Amino acid sequence: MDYKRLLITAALPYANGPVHIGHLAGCYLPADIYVRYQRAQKREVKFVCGSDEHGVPITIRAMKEGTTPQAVVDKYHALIKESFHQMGISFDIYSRTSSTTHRETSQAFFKKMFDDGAFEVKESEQYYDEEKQMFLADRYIVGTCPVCSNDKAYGDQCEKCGSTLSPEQLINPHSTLSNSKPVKRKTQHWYFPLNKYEDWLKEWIVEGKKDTWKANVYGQCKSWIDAGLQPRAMTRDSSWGVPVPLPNAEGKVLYVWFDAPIGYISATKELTPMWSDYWQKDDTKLVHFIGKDNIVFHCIIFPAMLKSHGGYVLPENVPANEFLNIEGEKVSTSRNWAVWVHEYLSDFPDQQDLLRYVLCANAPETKDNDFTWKDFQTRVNSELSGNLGNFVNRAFVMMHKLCSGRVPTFHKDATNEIDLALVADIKEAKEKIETAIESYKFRDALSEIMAISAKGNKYLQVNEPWNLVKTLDTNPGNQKRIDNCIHLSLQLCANLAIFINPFLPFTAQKMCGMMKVVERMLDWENGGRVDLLKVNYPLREPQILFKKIEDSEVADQVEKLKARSQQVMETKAAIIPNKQAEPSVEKAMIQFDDFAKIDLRTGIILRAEKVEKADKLLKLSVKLGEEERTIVSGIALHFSPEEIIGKHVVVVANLAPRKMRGIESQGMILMSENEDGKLVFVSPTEPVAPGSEVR
Ligand code: B3M
Ligand code: ZN
Repeated sequence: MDYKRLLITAALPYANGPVHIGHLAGCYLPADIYVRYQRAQKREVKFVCGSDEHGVPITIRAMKEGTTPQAVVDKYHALIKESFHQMGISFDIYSRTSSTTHRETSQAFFKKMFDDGAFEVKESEQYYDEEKQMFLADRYIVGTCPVCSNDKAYGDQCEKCGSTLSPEQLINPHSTLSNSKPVKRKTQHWYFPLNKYEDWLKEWIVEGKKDTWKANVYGQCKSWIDAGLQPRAMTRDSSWGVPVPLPNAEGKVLYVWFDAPIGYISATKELTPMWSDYWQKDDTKLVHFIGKDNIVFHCIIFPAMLKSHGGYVLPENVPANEFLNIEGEKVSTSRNWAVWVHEYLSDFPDQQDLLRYVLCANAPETKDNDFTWKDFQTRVNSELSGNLGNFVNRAFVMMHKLCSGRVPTFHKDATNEIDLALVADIKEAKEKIETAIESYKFRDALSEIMAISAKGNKYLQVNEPWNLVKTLDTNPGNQKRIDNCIHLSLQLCANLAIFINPFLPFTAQKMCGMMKVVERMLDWENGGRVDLLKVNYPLREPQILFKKIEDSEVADQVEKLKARSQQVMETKAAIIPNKQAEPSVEKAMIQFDDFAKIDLRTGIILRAEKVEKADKLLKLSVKLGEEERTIVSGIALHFSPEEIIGKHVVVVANLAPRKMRGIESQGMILMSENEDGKLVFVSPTEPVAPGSEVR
C-alpha cells in the first residue's frame, strides 16, 4: 500500500527517573534515525513522544523521595526532555500525560468504549490498607518471598531471586505505606475482554504480520495469543492517574497502560490540528518504536483498544529492540548500574554523535547486547575516527595541498576503471542503505556507510595522489589523475554527509560547514550523485570530526560506574538493622540523585524517656508536621530526657524502620560532635515549621 504520511512514535518513558543509554539504544535512537531519514526523503512525517506520568512507578518514586507524584514528574519530565533534546532526538513534540488534552482524550476514549459496551464490570478482592484507607498496588505490598525467603519481596516480584509473585503468595505481607497488615476488600473494576479479540488478533498478527514484523516481536505476540488471552482490568484504585469518567467511580483511575498509549494521540493533537489525518486516515503508516518489555501492550492491548473504539489506524509495524546490558551486567536503576544520558552529555560535551554511533553500531536489534566503555573507545577510535573521520580529513587536506583549496575538474578522458568502480559503489551504497533503513535494520545501514567510507580510503590509497605529484615534471598527465582522485573523493564526502545525516546529524552539519553547502544538499534524493560539489568551488579547511577517546577516559567511566553501584550497596547495607556505625571517614563522591533520596525534615522533640535496660537509649516522640514519630536514639549518656524536650532537630524521615529493644524506631536524628566529644543537635538557626523539608 502507498502511504501518504507517516506517524512515528517512541515509547513514552516513565517520568520516574532519568533516561539511560539503554533507553536510547532501545527505541529513541532508531526512531530518530528512521524519522530523520524520512524527512530527508521529503515525506510527510510526524514524530511524537512524551513523558508517561502516571502509574505505580511514579508514586513509588515519590514515596522514596518523600515528595508528591506531581513534583516527581515535573522534575524528571524536564530532565528527560532536555536529555533527548541534547542528544538530537528530534521529536516534533515531546508532551506529557499529565496534560489537559491527554486527560480529556483518554477519558473520551474510555467513555466511547464504555458506551459501546466494550467493558465487563467485575468485582474482586484486593489488599487494602486500613490505616491509609486505600487499596494497595502490588508494589506497595512487601513480605517474605516464598521462594528465597527474602523479606523485602514485592507483591509482584522478588528482586532477589527474580520470581514473579502475586501479593497472595507473600508470607507476612505488610503495607509499605503504613507498615500495617493489609486486609482483603472487595473492589470493582472495568475489564477489557481481550479474549473476544483473539480471532481478530490471530488474523491481523499471526497471519498478517509474519513476514513484516521482526522475529522477536512476532514471536512474543504469537506465544501470547497462542496461550489464550484473558480479560484485563483497565482501571485501578489510586489517587494518581486519569480519573475514570463515570459516575460512582470515585478513587478509580485509568490503568496506566490504558492511558499511556493514548498519549500518542493526545501528543499528536497538541502538535497539529491535522491530527486526525494521522490517526484516522487509512493512508497513514503508523510505526511504534519500543523496547521489548512493551511488546504486548503495543501489539496486542493497544491495537485491540483501537479496534474496539473504531475509526483509528493500526500500527503497520512495531520494531522493538532487545535490551542493552552495561559492562556485562543488566541495567539496574535500583543498583545505579546504568550510564545516564545527562551524565554522558556532561562528561563528553558536544560528543553526541560518538554515542549515537556506538549505540547504533552495537544496537540490540535482534538480541540483548553489551555496552562496554572499552568497545566504545575502539569503535570511536578505529571505526569513526580511523575510517570515516580519516577519509574526510585526507580528502580535504589533499585538496588544499594539491588543488589549491578548490574542487578540481573531473577529466572524462582520464577516467579509469577504479574511478568508475567507485562511482558505481556510491550509487549502490545509497540503495543498500535505503533498503536497510526501510526495513528497520539500522546496524546494517550504518555498516554500509562505513563500508563505502572504507572504499574511499582504499581509493585514495591506490591512487596515491601524494606520489603522483612528485613525478608531475616528467609525467604532466598525472595532474588529471590527481584531479579525478580528489574530485571523486570530495563527491564521496558529500555523499557520506547525506548518508550519515540520519545517524550522526551533528557530524553531517559540520561536514556541510566544511563544504560550504546548505542543508538542502542533505536531501536523500541527492545521495548517489557525483556532481554535488561544483568544480572550482572553494571549500573550507577540514575540522576534526571525531574526538579520540583516551584510555584514561575509559578507566574513569568504568570506575564511576562501579563506585556508584558500590555506594548504593553500602547504603543498603547501612540500613540493615543493628549494623554498627562506620567510623567517620571521608566518603566517596555521590550524585545529586543519591542525596535527593534522603528525606530530611525538621522536627520538634515532644517527649523523651529512658529505655528500660538500655543505658544509652532514649525513646523520643518527634513532631514532623501533622505526624508524630517514635525515634530511638543512642544519646542517653549525653542528655537527660528533660533537657531535650522542645528541641528543634533534623530527622532522616525515610529511613527504613528498625527495632531496638522491642521499640520500632521510625527515623534518625542528625547529630554532630564538638571538639570535646560532646554530642550536639543539628538544628535550624531560626524557627521553621516542624515537617519542613531540609534541602
Ligand atoms: N512508560 C513503559 C516503559 O517506559 C512505559 C511505556 C509507555 S508507551 C505508551 O518501559
Ligand atoms: Zn525471592
